[in-house]
Amino acid sequence: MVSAPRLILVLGDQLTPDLSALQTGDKTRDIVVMAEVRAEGTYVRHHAKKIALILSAMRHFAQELREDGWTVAYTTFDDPENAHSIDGELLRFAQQHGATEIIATAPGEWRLRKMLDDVPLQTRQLPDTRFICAEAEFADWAKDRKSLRMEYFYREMRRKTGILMDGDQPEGGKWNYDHDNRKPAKADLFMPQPLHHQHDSVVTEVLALVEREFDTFGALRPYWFAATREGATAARDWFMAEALPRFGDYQDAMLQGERYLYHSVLSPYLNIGLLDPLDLCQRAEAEYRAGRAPLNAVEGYIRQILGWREFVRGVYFHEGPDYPTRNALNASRDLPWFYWSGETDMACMKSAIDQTIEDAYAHHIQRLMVTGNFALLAGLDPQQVHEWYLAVYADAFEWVESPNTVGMVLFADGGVVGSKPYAASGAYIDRMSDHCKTCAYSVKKKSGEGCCPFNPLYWDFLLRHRDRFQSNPRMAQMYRTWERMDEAKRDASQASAADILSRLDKGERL
Ligand code: FAD
Ligand code: DLZ
Ligand code: SF4
Repeated sequence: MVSAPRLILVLGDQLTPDLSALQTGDKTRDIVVMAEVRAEGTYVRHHAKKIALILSAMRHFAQELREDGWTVAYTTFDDPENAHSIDGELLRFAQQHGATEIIATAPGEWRLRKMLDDVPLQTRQLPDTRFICAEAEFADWAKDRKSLRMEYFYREMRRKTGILMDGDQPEGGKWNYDHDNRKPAKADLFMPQPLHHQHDSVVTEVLALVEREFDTFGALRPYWFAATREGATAARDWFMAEALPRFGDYQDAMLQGERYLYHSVLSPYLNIGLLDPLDLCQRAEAEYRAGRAPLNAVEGYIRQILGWREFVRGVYFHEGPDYPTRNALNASRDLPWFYWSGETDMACMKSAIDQTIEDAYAHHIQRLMVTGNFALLAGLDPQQVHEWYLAVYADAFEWVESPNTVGMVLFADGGVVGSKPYAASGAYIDRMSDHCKTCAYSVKKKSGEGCCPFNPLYWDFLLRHRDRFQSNPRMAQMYRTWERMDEAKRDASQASAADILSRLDKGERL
């Protein structure tokens, strides 16, 4: 007797040939389900480039699977039968093929895990094995700890994988070379541009579809993301050869007009499954071992993937479905409209947001210390900030975005991801960038007309949360600085903060 086919679900960020669901399935019997659906395209106002990347990579992956012998039931966005949700499509195909069982790799978002649990079919959600640290392994590491710190987790991952290890010691004698990685960039450095990929017929068709069907955020064109594993691999090789050697030195720098510096711009491919995290770490290590990239660059790069990326994923699933909704600092101000439009006179914010609108990309320090820092200091509602970050970047999926936003940037998780908020005044941005030189505001001015908004907002943030942070040893010094400040200066700073916040509340331009 021929057994009924099972449906193997492959989501838009699960485009990996050795996905656990595919490994468990049987090519001769089962049907792979892939669906372009409105529900996934609109749960936030995704950047047009993000939608195009996912749909074009999905179409290519379906073809890869067919060539590998799979039967793929693929629903295009404009298919008249499309139920426009993942569960709707699973039910439709189940009925069409007489299937009663679904095999899935657990999605990277609580929302979809719950949806799969609720589908009225027998559904198995298998662990996603595309990460270096399994969810269960993270839970085991976390269970008896008072606090979870990335640095200790990262050391465990180094020991476990043997990456950048010299026996049981870290290569070069130190676990972390960040001390060497804080150089401000100079405009006359040669900075390579990330690999731009030509449009093939699939990309051309998807771009037209996105233009037709989605009224959403961000510029769709010019469009240069790869849509295939081959293209992503070429981008990986470009990074290892051209940018990795200087990745460390200028990792925290920002330069007007230099959008990528020496960053890899590989996260969009990595997060949808076109690249593998362990492979990236091993290749970076090989560059160091071959003498082509220095240790500070290679260790810094590897720490972002083996450390931060794995750590934030562990936190997201360990903390549970309520994690993205936390609001430990009770912040409630609406997200200003300029986050969507870039219409602000703050040069640093304008640069980061304009780039985000055009590229669906900004590097980590722009996200953390510019748009993120402003959101923290101004007390913006974490939910709205979270939805913004989830929408606007091509690499944004909740498992990685929310711990960065809710935890690292906004401290809305009360200190799970970080032991203190990264709050900073304009002086930090001035040190790490050239934005202040052309800004309408003066970074040297601490209060009054034309002062850099980050300056009074910084103090206002610290004062609003004095009870929580004053006793934090890493922040106590700042409170002492405030106390030593001349009273007239303190009053002027507070008056400026109140004025800026009230202008934000009235929706005025800042
Ligand atoms: P590189 O600078 O080249 O870094 C190498 C790789 O390390 C990245 O490709 C990425 O995979 C990983 N990485 C670096 N930092 C982090 C981090 N903090 N957390 C997890 N992985 C990291 N990253 C995402 O992949 N998706 C997101 O939705 C996302 N949202 C963020 C939101 C905020 C508020 C902040 C502060 C950071 C966010 N990050 C996110 C982390 C980081 O900014 C991006 O991974 C990085 O900018 C991607 O660009 P890149 O590939 O050029 O990175
Ligand atoms: C982000 C996204 C978009 C825009 N569209 C689709 C889609 O049409 N079909 C699909 O399977 N996945 C899509 N995705 C990715 C999912 O939203 C993603 O799998 C979940 O957010 C879990 O990480
Ligand atoms: Fe940003 Fe302030 Fe510098 Fe302007 S002066 S670029 S607002 S830090």
